[in-house]
Amino acid sequence: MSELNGALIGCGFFAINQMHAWNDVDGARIVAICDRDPERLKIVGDQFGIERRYSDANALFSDGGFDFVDIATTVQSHRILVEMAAQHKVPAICQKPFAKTLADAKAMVAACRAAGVPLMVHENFRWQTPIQAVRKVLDEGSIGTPFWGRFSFRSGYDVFSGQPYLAEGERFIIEDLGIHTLDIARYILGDVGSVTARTKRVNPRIKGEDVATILLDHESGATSIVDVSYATKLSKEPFPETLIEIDGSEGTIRLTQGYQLEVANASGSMTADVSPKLLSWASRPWHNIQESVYAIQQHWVDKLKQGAEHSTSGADNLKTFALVERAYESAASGQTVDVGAML
Ligand code: NAD
Ligand code: 89V
Repeated sequence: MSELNGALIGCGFFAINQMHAWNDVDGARIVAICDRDPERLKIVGDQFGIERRYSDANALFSDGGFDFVDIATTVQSHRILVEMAAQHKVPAICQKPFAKTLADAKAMVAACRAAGVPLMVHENFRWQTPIQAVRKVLDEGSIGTPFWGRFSFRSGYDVFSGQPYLAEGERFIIEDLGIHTLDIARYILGDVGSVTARTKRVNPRIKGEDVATILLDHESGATSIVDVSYATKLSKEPFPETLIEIDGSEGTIRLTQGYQLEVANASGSMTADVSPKLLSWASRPWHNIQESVYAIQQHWVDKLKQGAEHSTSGADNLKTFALVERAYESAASGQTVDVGAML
């Protein structure tokens, strides 16, 4: 199949990474962009040499001329834009968080299914090189059957300077960052039956919670802890690394700071450097995330051409989104909550 043409809606902070990644992706290019903010439209249009520019998504879809849309706006507009894509029968990628509520997310999946168009959530963290390396060790059976895990993201990095809206919402760390960590836990240890969570706000200058500790009961029988914090001041800042510990029947996996992967089993132990590549347009410490943006966008193109399901399809992401909703419910009630009933 020839090169796919894409349109990108939302030319903000993170879309710059997506535009760079589209330049590197094999088999697709961006031919039109849209942002309701004229300044952002000009900055991104000029930087990436895109002539077709729109301030209104309705006008973009009416003109058409593209094979997919990449929605990189913040959550408030996700449902309306995904439904617009479905209405115009255009396959869509939607940034995380997928929607404001699980009911909205379900409606978006249903709209795309009814229209017969693929829908993928840009849930890129599972595409990070170190996370893929952990998954590979498990798939090879090197530590037997996993029975316990910890997925940890603890940082004091100032995310608010690049993304000021993160300080303003009633919800913060589970909805914005924990959503990635919960998705990694599902990707590594499988779907989850119940959730118990505790949250805290340490930074007085933000509205939402910046610390969360979440206990997951996986359907496989494994137990895991997802712990996330933006209030943790360490001597060596780990942002944006997710650290992982997995114990299995035959051995252990440790993904430690500095992208070091340690595997121990009856044959001995090994350590490998699983650092992400520093792509030509990337910069530290974001290069881990930036490489995963390239990887998920290449996956989108490859699966779209094959007509196959995407790893983080809208339907798959409902299960991650349900964990976010259930974690907030559990933190509010102090109770363990069941996940299955939501789906
Ligand atoms: P941003 O506010 O910097 O950019 C959003 C842009 O979308 C703005 O320029 C805004 O004018 C535009 N926009 C909003 N609604 C629109 C509409 N209806 N039509 C046209 N344009 C519209 O936000 P950001 O920091 O770039 O975040 C965007 C999304 O990316 C968020 O959902 C965020 O959670 C997500 N994000 C993901 C990652 C990741 O690793 N996956 C990292 C950072 C941010
Ligand atoms: O991935 C994200 O959504 C970002 C960050 C890594 C900074 O939390 O908001």
